[in-house]
Amino acid sequence: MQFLGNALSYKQTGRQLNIQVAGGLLTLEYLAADLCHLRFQPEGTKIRPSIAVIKPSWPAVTVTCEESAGKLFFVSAAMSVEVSLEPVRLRFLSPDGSELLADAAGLSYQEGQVRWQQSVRPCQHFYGFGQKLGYLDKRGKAMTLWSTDEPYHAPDVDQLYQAIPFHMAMCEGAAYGLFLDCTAKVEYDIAKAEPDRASITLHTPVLEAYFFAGPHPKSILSRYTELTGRMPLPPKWALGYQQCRWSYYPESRVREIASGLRERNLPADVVVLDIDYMDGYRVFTWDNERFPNPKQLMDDLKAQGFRVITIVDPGVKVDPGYAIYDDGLQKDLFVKHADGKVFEGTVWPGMTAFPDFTRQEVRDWWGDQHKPALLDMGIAGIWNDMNEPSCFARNTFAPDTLQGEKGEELPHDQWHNAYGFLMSKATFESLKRLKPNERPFVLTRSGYAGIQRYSAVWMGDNHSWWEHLFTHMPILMGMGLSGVPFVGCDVGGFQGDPSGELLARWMQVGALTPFFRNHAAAGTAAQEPWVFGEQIESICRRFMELRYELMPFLYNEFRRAAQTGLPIMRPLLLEFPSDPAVANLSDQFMVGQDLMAAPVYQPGADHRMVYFPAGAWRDFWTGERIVGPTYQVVKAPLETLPLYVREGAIVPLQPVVQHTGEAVDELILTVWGEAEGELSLYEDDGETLAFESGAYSETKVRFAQEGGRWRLTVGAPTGTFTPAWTKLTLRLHGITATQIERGAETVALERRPDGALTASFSVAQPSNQEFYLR
Ligand code: MIG
Repeated sequence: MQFLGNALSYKQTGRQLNIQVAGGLLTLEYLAADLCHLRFQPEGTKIRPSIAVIKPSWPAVTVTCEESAGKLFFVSAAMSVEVSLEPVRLRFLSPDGSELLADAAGLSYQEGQVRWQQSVRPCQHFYGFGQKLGYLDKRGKAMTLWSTDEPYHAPDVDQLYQAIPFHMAMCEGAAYGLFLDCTAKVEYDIAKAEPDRASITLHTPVLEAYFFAGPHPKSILSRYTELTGRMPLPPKWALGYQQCRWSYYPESRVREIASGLRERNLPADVVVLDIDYMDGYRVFTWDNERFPNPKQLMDDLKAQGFRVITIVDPGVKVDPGYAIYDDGLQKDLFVKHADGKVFEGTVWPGMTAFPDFTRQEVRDWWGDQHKPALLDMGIAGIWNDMNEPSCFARNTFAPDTLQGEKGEELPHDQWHNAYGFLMSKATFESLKRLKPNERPFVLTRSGYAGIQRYSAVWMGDNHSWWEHLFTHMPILMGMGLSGVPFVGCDVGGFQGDPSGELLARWMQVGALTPFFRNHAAAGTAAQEPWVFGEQIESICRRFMELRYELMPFLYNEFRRAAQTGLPIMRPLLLEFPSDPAVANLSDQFMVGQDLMAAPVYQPGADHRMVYFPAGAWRDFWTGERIVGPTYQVVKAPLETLPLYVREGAIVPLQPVVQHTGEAVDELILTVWGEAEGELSLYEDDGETLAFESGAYSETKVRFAQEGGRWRLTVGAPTGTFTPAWTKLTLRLHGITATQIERGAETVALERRPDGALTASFSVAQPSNQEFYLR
């Protein structure tokens, strides 16, 4: 490896600073006061356009650049970069002069590789890196980002399906972020080989890095997702419970599953079809014996309130006479070896060819195939699997394969981590194009930085192990800290057979994760909510119901995530960054900023320890008050999930429904404790894009003291969408009162079994409501 050596010259032009070294050009550019783009381009290398970065131009930033004592100080209002000139070394500082990130040995390079060696301080914790097993804090780990179809998620397994080269380093509440825009392999050693050093190696010739000055981890995530995009608001049905298995077939079995859910009053929105719906695993076909009339099936399921999602794998069966293969071959759309032969790998259909999704023409062609085969049949969403890309024998494409637009082809390894991202992009964009007024739903296994723009992500092939119920928490929180909010795991575990107890505990966690799907591998025992008898079924039902009761809250949180880029399921450190007790707390999580779950994830356990950060908390089930910071041992028999609400929160709920399409005329506002609080509640039609042109409503709710009495104000919903609720129920936890007054009307509060006080009112929409407690 060659180090940069001395600066030969430098030049500042506005927000940009160029530093010439013997072997190339180092460029620093402020995109915002707290965001600096760093590029090192060795001589003779080419810049590649980014697929992750979507914001092309940024508002002006005021920066200054001064030279003093052999150093340049390149300064914005939010940070400064100190560049030593002989040799070239970098330090990133916060405005008060404290160090955020400093070079250790600095930048070095050789053909096809760049390395950045950095110093690590004892206080720092490291978060993000996309989908990684283990606890939240990745300090002390060596990690490689190389998308891999790894079916055995043992604790020391490193490479999984997602590859997101973004992380944050946090020290006593102050964080910085670093995004390395590289779709080839990236290797991190985070203070493993040497306790005070990090070494990052990119297997690509040019370094494209983005430094985020923070210091709040929320501001870093918000900037990072401004750069790489945010999750579009999904259709509400995709937030419902999804029932899956490899595979439900023939169609009578699919009907039986759907009816099974309805007959048992187990709320659900989706039944999923895995690979066996296809004709010999040929993508965009149906097995005519198993599914003689897909359109009729979808219509019937729709009448029961179900949507259907089908799996779509990237591999196209090599099979002359099969239209998709013939067409792809004839139009030259498949990935080829350097010698021009189409690359073939073995997957489910046997020998398969793979579309080169780096090409726009290929993405459009692929997208178009969805219409006749799937969308016209009534399929509502697409599940993209095997897109690491995965081949059975060799695990991925042959090293001599090429990908890229015509004339710009690069070896596969330069594109490897982007295959799933680009497949999801093709799918998402085609759904948008083919169903212009519907919100697409895409689910993917593999992805790269920015995948949140196109797809929800599930964590792939876990096991029905208690250990994986635990792993569920930090892995999903880590995804959230990597900019991807719509995430979930196979509830109940994919491989192996869960016990009823494990399923019940897993459903409790799943009900609070953004993506909620029960899925199991072929050959494993059934794990639908009803197969373990009465007791387990009723626990599952209770938590599926909770999911739907929480729907107004969850949907509101999805809207916030779409607007801010912050995760829905989040580690406590995001809310309490300076509390050392939560720096690596991996077995509790928050949903938005107001709910905190502390699931039980061990067999036989009916208690667990819960950490309550500073502030007052309320038990969701009993209203009991807990004042943090404190540790408590809480009771949690199998039917209970320890769940808490931040005091002062106002959490919107709705009555239990069996699916999101059911009409709901009641809004339940739950108020937690005698503490001031507010809520902004977002609502829209849940399905179309009409909200983009203003068809949504926002209702501002406020709970505050007014002349010695508590008053709840529910503002008239604003916006052109009229909410469906005409009944408003107030549920007061931890509040002393006997009646509520609205204008001249006085209503006695009733006590519920959980201790909360409640009263209902009819409401004409839209109107302003004021309630006084007495
Ligand atoms: O080689 O489609 O992770 O969810 O059920 C296995 C069959 C292929 C892997 C996915 C899993 C799915 C399975 N697939």
